[in-house]
Amino acid sequence: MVGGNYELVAMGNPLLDMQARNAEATLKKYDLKANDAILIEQKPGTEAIYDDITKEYDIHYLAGGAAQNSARCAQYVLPPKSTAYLGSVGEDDLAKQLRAANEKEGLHSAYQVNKTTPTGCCAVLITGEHRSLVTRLGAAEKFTPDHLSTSEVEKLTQNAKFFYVGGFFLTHGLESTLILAKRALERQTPFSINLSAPFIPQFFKDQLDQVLPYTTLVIGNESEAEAYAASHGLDGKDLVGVAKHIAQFESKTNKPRTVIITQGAEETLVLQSDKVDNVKRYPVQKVSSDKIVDTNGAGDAFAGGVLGALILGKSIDEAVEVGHKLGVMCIGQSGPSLKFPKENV
Ligand code: 26A
Repeated sequence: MVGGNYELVAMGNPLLDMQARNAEATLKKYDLKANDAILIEQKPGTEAIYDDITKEYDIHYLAGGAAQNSARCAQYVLPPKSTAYLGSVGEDDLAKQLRAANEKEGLHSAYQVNKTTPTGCCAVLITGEHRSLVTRLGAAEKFTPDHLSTSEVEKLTQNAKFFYVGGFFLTHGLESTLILAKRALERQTPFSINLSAPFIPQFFKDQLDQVLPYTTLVIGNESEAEAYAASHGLDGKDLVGVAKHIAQFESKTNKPRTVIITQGAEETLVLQSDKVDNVKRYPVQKVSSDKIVDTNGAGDAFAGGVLGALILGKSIDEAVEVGHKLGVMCIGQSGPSLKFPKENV
């Protein structure tokens, strides 16, 4: 029986998204790529962007943070009380908004609270079908491993049937990720990660390589796979080759590893370490551009759908299908959100 036991425990950076539409001018002003995700520190001179967009656009505030989005989306397909999320927030209004959004959708927020640092935020600059994300992590990067030893989190991790950590968390949270990964290994529980953004396999290769051996499921997209190829000396054009490399990366578990690479509107690739020569390809339902509100969170919704379906005991074929449905639903909504009242998927 699934449900009631917080079967999924996810961990990441809780962020409040500040979404601006038709943001071409801001992209240009700060010299940002139309489709990217960066940390504010990676681009000196960008610090004023949050004040700037607040003045210049009608900002839509939404719960964000990639792994938190995925956990909410997994909850969408699961019975009540199936998902819990770990991350660090400040003691402020932004954190209240995040808790309220999670509560509304049934995701349990097991937050660590940092009294002296504001909750993180993410400027989401929408231009047509693209989105550029500029993140100030704030309290999110103050997450400390001792939160994992609180009685609440100990209990959650003991009961978990599936773990998921956002690759984004590796910019600061390697130690905590490895603690969770080791708990998963001890209990023979699936442990999954998302590559999150090209800069993770590019600049945080060492951290990623330390976590990969614990994973039973790795999800990423084509540009992240390409960045992985570049930092691991592979041919970035050969996506199947990259997926194979990830699948065959050292493993400490006794389970096969599944690698899923999405490619936007193009087919999704799935490769399993126990049958690496049998790559599976799943077509994606085409969405006409008039039905696309924005693509912010589509990848997270896909991942959430896959996790939810796997926790329900569905096959990988079915899980990818659920992921695709949630991805499509998300791009028809503003920001990383799904349709309510719930639709059957
Ligand atoms: C460390 N960084 C850069 C990040 C993020 C992030 N979530 C965690 N860490 N940068 C952007 N996001 C989130 O990604 C979602 C879209 O996939 C945004 O908050 C947005 O909701």
